[in-house]
Amino acid sequence: MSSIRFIMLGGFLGAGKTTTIARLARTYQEQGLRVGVVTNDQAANLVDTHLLRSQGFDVGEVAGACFCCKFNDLTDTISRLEADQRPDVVLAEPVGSCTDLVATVMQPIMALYGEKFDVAPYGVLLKPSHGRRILSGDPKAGFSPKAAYIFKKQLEEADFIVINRIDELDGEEVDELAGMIDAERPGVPILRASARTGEGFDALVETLDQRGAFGKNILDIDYDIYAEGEAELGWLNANVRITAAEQFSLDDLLVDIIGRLRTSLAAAGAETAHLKAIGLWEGYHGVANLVSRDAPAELSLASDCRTKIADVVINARVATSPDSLQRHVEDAVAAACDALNAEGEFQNIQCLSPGRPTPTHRYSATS
Ligand SMILES: Nc1nc2c(ncn2[C@@H]2O[C@H](COP(=O)(O)OP(=O)(O)O)[C@@H](O)[C@H]2O)c(=O)[nH]1
Ligand SMILES: [Mg+2]
Repeated sequence: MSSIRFIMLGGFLGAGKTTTIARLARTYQEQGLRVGVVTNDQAANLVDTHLLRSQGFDVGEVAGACFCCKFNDLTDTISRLEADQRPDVVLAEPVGSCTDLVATVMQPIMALYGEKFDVAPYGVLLKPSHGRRILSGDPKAGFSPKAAYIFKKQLEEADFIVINRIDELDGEEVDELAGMIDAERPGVPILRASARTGEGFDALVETLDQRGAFGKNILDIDYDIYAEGEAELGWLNANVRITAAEQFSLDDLLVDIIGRLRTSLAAAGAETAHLKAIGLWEGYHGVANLVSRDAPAELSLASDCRTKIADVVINARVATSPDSLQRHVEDAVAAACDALNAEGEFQNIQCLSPGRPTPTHRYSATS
């Protein structure tokens, strides 16, 4: 039996991993390949899983901790995808605050499942606004020095780095960023792409197709700093049923909830890593996002749905305590519902700060 190409794409929260994976999945399907996707989160009810499934992809989810701490769940999830239809390619998206993935995922897969998987070079995506602030040493980079440490470790273990969102930058800005990355990781291949428009994706596909000595950048990493950096983030996944007497625009509601959260979190001085909401009703789905304090809430996928009832899944990763994050989310939903004369009933709300990562395996030397 031929091996399954295993492609993992890393990068900080909101870098564009899910958007890139969806575009790659479509590209591989157009080549006639069967594709499976594995998502990962600290808690269940992940917007990305709903989003990728609603686009028709075969998606398995590893929930409750990152791939490195749930290595067996990752391989079991791939086996479940196989039971349905054996994929030729598996695209895996790790948690955006996670690093040390070469030692804890890539190397164990190669060593323990070398027959089954053919592992692609490990790419890490970079969000320009966030990357520029951290790489230029801006003391107001928003997140703490420990979060900046995680970000830099993510770059350090990459086989190649992708500057995403080039649709928003001019050539000079992209060159400047590439210079900063090169200073941080001299000689590492740097790609320039837009997951939104598809620019640069031919080169990305070509890079991912390469065979060679990849997945070998094992980090020298301080797990105390890493754990403390992750624990500074409040993490919330919630599911709300919204019911109104009159029809409302699902897209406007999603943008309203994310916009209200943006305003209240900014007023409280809490830095947002990523806010995301998906609205689902009867086959319709729309998504609103916020990826940094500098940008407004945006509708990244329109549902064009008018309805009296909808399910909304909210994922928020913000540098504040879980309790305070929960209050912000409940208040934003209540205010958005009031504006529509609607009722919002929370069916599930999980709020946490990530625990210390304890990997299932950690390879300190390359196989
Ligand atoms: N303008 C632009 N937006 C993008 C691009 N890639 C992703 N986004 C948007 O950035 C937000 C975060 O993307 P997502 O794929 O969810 O990031 P993830 O957290 O790394 O999985 C979403 O609103 C996307 O629509 C891009 O290349 N250009
Ligand atoms: Mg994602």
